[in-house]
Amino acid sequence: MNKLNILTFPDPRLRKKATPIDVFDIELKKMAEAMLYTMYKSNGIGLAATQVDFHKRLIVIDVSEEQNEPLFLVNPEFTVLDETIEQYKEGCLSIPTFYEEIYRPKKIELRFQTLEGKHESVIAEGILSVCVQHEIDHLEGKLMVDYLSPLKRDRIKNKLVKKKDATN
Ligand code: GNR
Ligand code: NI
Repeated sequence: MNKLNILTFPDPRLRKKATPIDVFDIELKKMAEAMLYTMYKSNGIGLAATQVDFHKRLIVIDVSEEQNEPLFLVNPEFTVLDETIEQYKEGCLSIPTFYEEIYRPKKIELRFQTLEGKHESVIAEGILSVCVQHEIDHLEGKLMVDYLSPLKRDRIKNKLVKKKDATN
């Protein structure tokens, strides 16, 4: 299988809003499998389609130790069940080498469709809740650095741009 290219901040394509999926065909399954492969190869716990320049509402997540409990989320949405704010040191495959404390509501109800189009819902807390919120942000064109101060965000941007220039 081919590893898909992951876009890096500040690539403007990370700012596109993903559109809903209404066709549940073999092509969707292939894309989901390619994303899962890419995520595992990159040692990530989640990946949104936006990050691989596919602007549809598709997310893959696996927060298990063994990397053997993949979740495929189509058209995911959440509502907050516990507004208590929790802090978590987040990373992002589109913002490599930077880890920042991000604050998000603790407990959510996640609703989504399966790759077959079936509607399901789960309650999420802890790392799963954090990851789901992080990935749904990607589908909206939002990045974890948007929660930081403009100064901090610009510093990260400049460092990543310099690093990119050095490899070009
Ligand atoms: O691999 C990832 N780890 C992670 C750690 C804490 C909070 C969120 C994440 S998601 C990230 C992969 C990624 O960039 N998904 O969009
Ligand atoms: Ni991310």
